Amino acid sequence: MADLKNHLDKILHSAVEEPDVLVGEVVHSVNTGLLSIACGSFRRGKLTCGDVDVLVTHPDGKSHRGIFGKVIDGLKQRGFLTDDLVKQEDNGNQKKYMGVCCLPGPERKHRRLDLIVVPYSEFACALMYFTGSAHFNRSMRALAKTKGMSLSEHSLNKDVVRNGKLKVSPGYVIPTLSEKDVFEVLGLPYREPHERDW
Ligand code: DCP
Ligand code: MG
Ligand code: MN
Repeated sequence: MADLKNHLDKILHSAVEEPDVLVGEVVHSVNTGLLSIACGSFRRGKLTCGDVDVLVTHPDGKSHRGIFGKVIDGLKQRGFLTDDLVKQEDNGNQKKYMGVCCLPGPERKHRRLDLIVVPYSEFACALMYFTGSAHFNRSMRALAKTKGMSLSEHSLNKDVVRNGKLKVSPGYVIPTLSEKDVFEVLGLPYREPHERDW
């Protein structure tokens, strides 16, 4: 998977906007209330991006259900998706699609597309995870551990019980409405996405 991305040219930051808009159009044709947010290196403001990462959720907490297949079908009807790589429908409450896309028209390059659909209760942690960087995520998880907490793409938990590397109890989910909440609970000053490149 990583190989395929590495074999495709890097995408200019501005060139992520078009596929992002198209995904947003299809997402909103399924339900106008859905949020569609470009994450990954694009959200971190990198000049070039390896792929297009889009997170989809619904603020009402329930209307994200049942839309995964519809969004993918919609993208296929537009001729945008050229290859499916992984359709992971069972990662807790989150669904992930990994594929290859190509905008219509001549001289268009194929790009890797990652799309996740998450429940709004997991929005802050999923947004933070999917924004990265991967190294930043590892640092944040390690810090959470030192505070008896755990951080994942699903949630920030407290009172986690560990025995060495083994997690004995998952603890309790701390509700986080925004990325700022996650930083605050971890006792860190907020970092904008472009400050998370480590
Ligand atoms: N991610 C992670 N750990 C991984 C892979 C991904 O935490 N092993 C998270 C952080 C990434 C985000 O998912 O920022 C998106 O993954 P990408 O592989 O698309 O990475 P980026 O968008 O950051 O970089 P690139 O420009 O190479 O796509
Ligand atoms: Mg990416
Ligand atoms: Mn990606």
